[in-house]
Amino acid sequence: LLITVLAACGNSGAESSSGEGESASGDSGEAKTIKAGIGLNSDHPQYKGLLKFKEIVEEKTDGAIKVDTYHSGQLGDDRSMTEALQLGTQEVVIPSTAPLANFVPEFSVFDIPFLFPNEQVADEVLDGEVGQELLGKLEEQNLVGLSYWENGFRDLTNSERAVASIDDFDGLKIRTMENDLHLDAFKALGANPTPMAFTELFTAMQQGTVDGQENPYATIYLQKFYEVQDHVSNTHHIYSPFVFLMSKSFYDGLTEDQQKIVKDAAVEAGKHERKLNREANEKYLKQLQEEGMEYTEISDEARQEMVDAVAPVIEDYKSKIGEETVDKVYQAIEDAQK
Ligand code: TF8
Repeated sequence: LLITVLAACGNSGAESSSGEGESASGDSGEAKTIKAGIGLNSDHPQYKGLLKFKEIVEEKTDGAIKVDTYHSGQLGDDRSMTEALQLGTQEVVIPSTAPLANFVPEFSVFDIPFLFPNEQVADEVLDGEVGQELLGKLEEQNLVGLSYWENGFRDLTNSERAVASIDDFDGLKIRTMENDLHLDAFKALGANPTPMAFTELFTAMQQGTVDGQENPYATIYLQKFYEVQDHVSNTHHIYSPFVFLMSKSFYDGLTEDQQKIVKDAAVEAGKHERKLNREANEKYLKQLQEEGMEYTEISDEARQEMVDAVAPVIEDYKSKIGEETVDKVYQAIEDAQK
């Protein structure tokens, strides 16, 4: 009897205090807010994808989850924003996998130069078993990887000279992402690389602290790097994925329904982003030339020399990345091409 009375009291208490905020889909009625930050600017497909995520989540949760978006590194760079997710002071970030390797070393498998032959194979590997397994490893770091988006094949720009072959890398001061494999690969090519956060890159090129950088055409064009860079070559040396990350403490606090909604939205918005990004990468090389950049094509022969030059670096990194992960990814790439 006592239990019944207490339960009844509890119920009526909850009823009288619960007010109008209670929504049909939410658990508590209090709207939850996702603070989502990215490094690229509002013209980039990365931001368009993030807006898509916002639209889906706000609609499907009936306003129980609100998404506030921040572009251009307003909340920090890939690394510091990822740390903010771990601390629970930010809920979403979409970094490149390269800086994520500082959190989960296995992610460096995607930093192996000349790994993926094309975007379709990349999609299959990332969205397939091994790609999803890697996302699972983020949990130990208090992070939830919800999906892969696309940054894309990286191409070299610089303000010094046309780069047609490996000899032209000689001594070029190249900014790399904060990732050891990238650093060592560029050393092996003969360049003089410096790791740096993306947020500092434009100024570094403008002031001549570095001669060049490498990013997909979409980024080079939309971030206006042509204002401070004269040469572009289709090195296509690495395919960079993005990972859609959520803070684990925030994710764990969502209802099961809400977890499904954010997961599906991250996948759906990612499809949209990949599509826009591919269109962008296709059209912006021409626009870069229209803005005055000189384009140099890398011949198959010249690219093979680059492949050979970085081969010892890859060999050296296999154990650091984890042989098992490397083997699985190579196998998945092979399977995707059958
Ligand atoms: C880089 C990456 C970046 C992205 C972005 C800052 O060069 O390619 O463009 O990770 O989020 O740092």
